[in-house]
Amino acid sequence: MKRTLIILKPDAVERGLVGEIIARFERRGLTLAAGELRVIPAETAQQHYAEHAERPFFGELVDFITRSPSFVAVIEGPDDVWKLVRAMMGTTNPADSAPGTIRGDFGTDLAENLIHGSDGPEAAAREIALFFPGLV
Ligand code: D4T
Repeated sequence: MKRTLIILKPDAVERGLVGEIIARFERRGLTLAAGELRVIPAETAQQHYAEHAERPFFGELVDFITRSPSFVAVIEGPDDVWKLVRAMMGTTNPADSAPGTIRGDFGTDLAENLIHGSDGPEAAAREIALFFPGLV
């Protein structure tokens, strides 16, 4: 089995969508290997989004992701589970996301786009180590 990291961002938790979103992954046949509600520390958010450090929206991105608890989880499934999860999430901008995807069903806002999912196997390994260093 392979693993990938998801973050149900503060907007998803504040709106009470955690169960709804996790249920979609479970119905698909994926399983939770870890999951916790936590306020992401600013330093962790900066590390997680390091590739965006020079972008104009970086400050707002870090403020948003740290403003209240996120549900951070590791999802387990078949080869390329990260890709399957990304397909279920929809495109980055919910305004463009297809109906039936998480962003396409629950969002319209680019900044508050509900969910993060690792964008490849290397990112998954790095992000799981960052958020769940004890996970075996
Ligand atoms: P994450 O990383 O949150 O799963 O989103 P994506 O992988 O789908 O998209 P991303 O890395 O390009 O963007 C990260 C995060 O930044 C927000 N964002 C993005 C924003 O607020 N303004 C912008 O112009 C862009 C491009 C949304 C997601």
